[in-house]
Amino acid sequence: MKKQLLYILCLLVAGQMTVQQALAQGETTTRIVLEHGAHGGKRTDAAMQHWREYGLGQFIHWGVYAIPGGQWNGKTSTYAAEWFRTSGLIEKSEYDNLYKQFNPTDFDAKKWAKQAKQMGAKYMIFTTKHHDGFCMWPSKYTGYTIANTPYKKDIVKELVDAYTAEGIDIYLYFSIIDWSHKGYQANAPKTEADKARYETFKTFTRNQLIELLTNYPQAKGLWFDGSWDKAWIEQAAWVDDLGKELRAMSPGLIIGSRFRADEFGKRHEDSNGDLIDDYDQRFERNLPNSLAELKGNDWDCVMTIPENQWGYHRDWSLSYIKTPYDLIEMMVKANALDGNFVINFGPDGKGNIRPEETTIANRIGDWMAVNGAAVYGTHHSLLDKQDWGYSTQKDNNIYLSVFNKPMNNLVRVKLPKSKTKENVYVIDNAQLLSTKAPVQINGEGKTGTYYRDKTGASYYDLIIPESIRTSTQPFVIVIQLKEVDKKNQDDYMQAII
Ligand code: H79
Repeated sequence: MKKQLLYILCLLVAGQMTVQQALAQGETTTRIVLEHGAHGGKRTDAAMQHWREYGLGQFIHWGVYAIPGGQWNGKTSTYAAEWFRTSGLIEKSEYDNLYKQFNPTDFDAKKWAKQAKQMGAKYMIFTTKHHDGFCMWPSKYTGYTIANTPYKKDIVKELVDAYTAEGIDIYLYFSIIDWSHKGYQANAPKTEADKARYETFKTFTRNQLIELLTNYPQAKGLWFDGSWDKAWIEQAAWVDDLGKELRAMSPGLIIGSRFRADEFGKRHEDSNGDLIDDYDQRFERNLPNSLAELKGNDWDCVMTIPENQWGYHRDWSLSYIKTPYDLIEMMVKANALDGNFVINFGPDGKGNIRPEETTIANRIGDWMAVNGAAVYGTHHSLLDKQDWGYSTQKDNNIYLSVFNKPMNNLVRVKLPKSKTKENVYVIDNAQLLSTKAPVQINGEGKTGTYYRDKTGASYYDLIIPESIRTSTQPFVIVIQLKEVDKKNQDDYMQAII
């Protein structure tokens, strides 16, 4: 132990480690007293419970970057289109004047909201301000806003109203990075002059956030981005206070882990390993593979349809484009691991959602209209991921979403071992969710209908109904389980699978 302490001390003196790393190395269970770490543990209030039920959301990236759409003077950027200002294909001064042309005459907030509703989205996250600093609402703290474009009208308000009318909750995306503000800095300010400039940026940021929650009280939460700057991380105490102020303004407000760091600069998880704020925001264009990775935290996954394009890019031939069924599979995978899945759309400079995106949204919506019960309000089920797909559960219903259809038309379902040694799980009832038609168990009623392996798990083969064998769509079988006394089950075989 003494040796270990000496080692930790040396590393600290050598400046090679933070206190946290040193403590972790020492494998101590001591928790650090943090003033600006996680507060209050996992939320149990109604607003957060509601968030957990969404299942599917829509993200919209829209701003002046939609005008170039990844192309300028005949050159195409492979950069994410919303980062076009830094692509090197346009002068920054030229980009900063694009807003003078922003006039999305085709924009129809109600049409977007209807499409989102048809797709089955329960919430929508909208880019009020991306890294370029352009505000889609008429902020009174800068001239770089929608009010000073030919369009003039408040786009955030139009969307908040239209989506709220469709019963879709609104979340406001807000970038901490703001290339348009004179006080903005990515690196920690060192000189007094830079520090004073950063103070003006902090005041500006706080004003804008208060303005957003004041103007759009319907907003259920804030989705922060670009909070990884050293300058922002250094302001942990101030940002924490700001978060408290915003929460006090809007009871139930939901904020993810990408808003603030703790006083040691740790982001997402604080220095004790606890999640900062309400849900884990680290799943951007990636999904976890197991519940263990999630440590019991709430989380969302935000996903692009192309590889990495959020804003409108004219040329979608540059990347793999996910199909509706790719996205549905990702969504159900997320739901099966207790997360929300959010699909991004990047409308063009005129206010149109591109036809490819509309087709995808419609196909997802068609699937959701029939199979939404497998998504909304569901959570991790008793069943693990299996060869045919993912399963979710709500109350006693277990939804088996089949993405890989077996050649023999038998869906082999592995039921876990029962909690009590005396009992075993059996399938009580199975139906095709789309038609409610019963699904037969292979060999039902005969000896050997089902069998158990040495772990006590039971295996059933569900016969895929004739009616959907030629379908190319994923389908859902809903089952209920029953626990029965093992002794009464004389028709199972012991088998090693
Ligand atoms: O708003 C979307 C992205 O613009 C934003 N977050 C999502 C929701 C995001 N900002 N930064 N990042 C994601 C990660 C940084 C990526 C970068 Fe790059 C690598 C910036 C410059 C090089 C990606 C690739 C953007 C331009 C090229």
